[in-house]
This record gives sequence, C-alpha cells and structure tokens, in this order.
Amino acid sequence: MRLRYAVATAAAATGMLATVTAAPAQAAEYTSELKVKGIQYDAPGTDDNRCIGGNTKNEYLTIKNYSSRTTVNLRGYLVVDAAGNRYTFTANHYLGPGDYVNLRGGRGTESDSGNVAYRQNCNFMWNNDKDTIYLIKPSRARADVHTYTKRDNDRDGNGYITYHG
Ligand SMILES: [Ca+2]
Ligand SMILES: [Ca+2]
Repeated sequence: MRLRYAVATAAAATGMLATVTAAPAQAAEYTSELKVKGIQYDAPGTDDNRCIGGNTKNEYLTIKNYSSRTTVNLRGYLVVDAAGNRYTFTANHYLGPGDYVNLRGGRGTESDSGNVAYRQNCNFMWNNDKDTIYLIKPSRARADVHTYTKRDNDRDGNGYITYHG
C-alpha cells in the first residue's frame, strides 16, 4: 500500500510538470514579478562542455525582478527547457526590485552580490537552433515562457535574445 501510494504521488508530480510544460504560450503575459530578461542561448565560440577549459559558463539565462516594490526569493523556482531538462533554485536568493541573476552553465558558487547562479552541470542546456524557456514558480504556476529559433528571434546572430528590457 505504501509503495502504491508513492508511485501514485510520483505519477501525479510528473503529470503536473507535463501540464506545466505541455503547450508553449508565447503570446501570454504572466503577472509575475520575475521574468526572463534575456538569454545567451548560444555561448560565443564553439561549444565545449569540459568543466575546465570549456565555455558552458558563457551560456546563461537572465532572470530579473520587474516589480517596483516586491522582493522575491528565487528558492523553489524552476527553469525547464523544451526537452524537460530542468534546474531548481535550491538556495535562498532574494531579488529586490530591479535585481537580477544570471543562471549560468558549469560549476561555481551562487552569489547574490555577483548576481550569479550556476547549474552545476557542464553540459549545455539551451539548444543553439531552437528551444523553449519555462520559468516556473514554486507553486508550479508559470512565471514566464518563451520559445525561440535562431533564425526568427536572433536576427543579428550573436547568440543572445532579449525578451524583457
Ligand atoms: Ca546553447
Ligand atoms: Ca541577438
């Protein structure tokens, strides 16, 4: 019985994530303080996923607090790509109004003063041709979602796309 309960719970959790990531809603505007400011989805140079000497750290997502008065803790927020790869912010990370964090690939130390967090994974997360970025609240509600293709959304071809100014 206990095992059956655990399996059911896991299935429910999986279903919830599937619901969250099912249909990209590009046009939707979310009433979220935190949004995706932009993404360096294609790190400059040739992709090299070695932890030392590679360039995964130069692939990053910028999450910014667009509220004028509310401080938001990033803890429990989730970032997911189109393939279901995910990263969860597990440490407290308080973003005041206008504050931001760059979520970089590779390994490093999360730092509020340096506005940086690391996925602690040296593999690239964001596809260089096309992908979808899901920023999910701890409640599993969507905070922000963007789908891109290199051809349509990165006209100058520098690997960076701006979403919110
Ligand atoms: Ca990439
Ligand atoms: Ca660009």
